Amino acid sequence: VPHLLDVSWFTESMSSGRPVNVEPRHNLKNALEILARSAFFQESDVRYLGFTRAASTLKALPYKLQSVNQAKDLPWCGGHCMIVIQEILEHGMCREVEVIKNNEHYQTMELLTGIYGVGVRTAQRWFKEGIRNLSDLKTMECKLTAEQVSGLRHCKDLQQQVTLEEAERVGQLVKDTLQRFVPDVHITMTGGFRRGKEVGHDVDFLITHPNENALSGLLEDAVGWLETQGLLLYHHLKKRKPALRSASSSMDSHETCYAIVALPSSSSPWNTDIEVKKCNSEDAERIAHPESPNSLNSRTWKAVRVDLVVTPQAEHAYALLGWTGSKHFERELRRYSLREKKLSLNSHGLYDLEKSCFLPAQTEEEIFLHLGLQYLPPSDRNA
Ligand code: DGT
Ligand code: MG
Repeated sequence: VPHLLDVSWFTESMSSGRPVNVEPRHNLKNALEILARSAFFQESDVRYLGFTRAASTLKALPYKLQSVNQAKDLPWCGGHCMIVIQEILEHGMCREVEVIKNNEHYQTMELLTGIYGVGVRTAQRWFKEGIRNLSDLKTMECKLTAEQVSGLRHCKDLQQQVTLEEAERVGQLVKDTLQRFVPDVHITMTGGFRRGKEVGHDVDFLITHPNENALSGLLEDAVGWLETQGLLLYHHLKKRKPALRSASSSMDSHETCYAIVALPSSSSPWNTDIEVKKCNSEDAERIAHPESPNSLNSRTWKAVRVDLVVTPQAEHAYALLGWTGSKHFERELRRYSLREKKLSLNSHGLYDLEKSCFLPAQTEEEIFLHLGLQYLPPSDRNA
C-alpha cells in the first residue's frame, strides 16, 4: 500500500557530504518558511507552495541536513530552495532571508496579519494607505469589522500561544456548556492538539450526535449561555449552507462558531472543573469589559480563540480528517486524491468523479482505505 509521506528517499539521500563546521545562523526550515510567508504576502501562490513544500520536507527529515549532497534528491528542494539551502549550509545564513526579515513591507504584513480577522488583502490595503503599526490603525481611523475590533482588543492574549493545559480547560468549558443542552453530545478536540502539538494558536472542536435534530440550535444555545456568564468576548455564527456541499467544492459549509472566549485562569474561582456557573455578575462585567481600569491589575482570565464546528454523524469522519490538519497535509491529501484517484475530498465527503457518487465513511481509517493509502494517525500529519 503506498504511503502518502513515502520516506524511501531518506536513505537514498544519506550519501555523505562535506559537514559544516560553523553552526548555521539560519535554521533551514525557518528560512524556507520566511520565504514562503513573504511569497504569501505578495499573493504569489506558486512560490508560496514551493517554499512551504520544501520547508515541510525538511521538517520531516529524521536527521539534520549537513550537506548540499544530502539535499539534492529531496522532494521539492530544487531550484531556488536549493540555492537557499546551499547558502545556509556553506555560510550559515542566507542574504535573501536577511533582506526579507528587515523589509518594511514584510514586517508590517507580519504584524497586521497577526491580528485576528485581518487577512492578506486587508493588510496589503492598509500598508498602501501608510499604516505601519497598531497605533496608525487608531490615528488613521480605519474602518474595522467587529472581528478586527475584537482581534485588536485582545491581540496581546491572542498572540500568545495556547498551551495544552489551557486547551484542556477550554475543552472542559465547551463540554460543560454543550452538555447543559444535549447531555450525550459527542465532542472531539481537533486541529493541532489532536496531532499531539503542545501549543497552538486556537482550540478547535468538532461536535456531533447520532440524532441530527439534537444538534439543531445547539450553537445558539451555547453562545447564549456563555454570554450570560460573561465568558464570550466575541463570536460569529456561520449557518450550514447545504447548497455548498457540492462534489468539487473545497469550501466548508458546516455550521461553525468562531469565538474568542475569556478562559478563567486555573486558580480563579471560575475554574471550570469547579463550576462555571459560579461566575457572578461583577466577575462577568470585568470579563466583558477587559479594558476597564479595574480589570487591568486583576486579570484572572486569558482571551483564547475557539472554533466550534457542528457536523451530522454521516459527515463526521470527513470533518474530523479535514479539521485535524495540518493545513499543508490536507492540501496535499486533497491534491493526491484528485490527481491520482479522481476522487474529490473535502470535509463533508469524498466524491468519485468517474462513478458520480459519494463514498460513505464512518471512520478516518475507511477514508484512507477509499484513497488507497496507508492509514496515518494524527501525530503523523504534522506536515
Ligand atoms: P494551530 O491552531 O495554529 O496550532 O494549528 P492548527 O493545525 O490547529 O490550524 P487551524 O486551527 O488553523 O486549523 C485546523 C485544521 O482545520 C487545519 O487543517 C485547517 C482546518 N480548517 C481551519 N479552518 C477551516 C475552515 O474554515 N474550513 C475547513 N474545512 N477547514 C478548516
Ligand atoms: Mg487550531
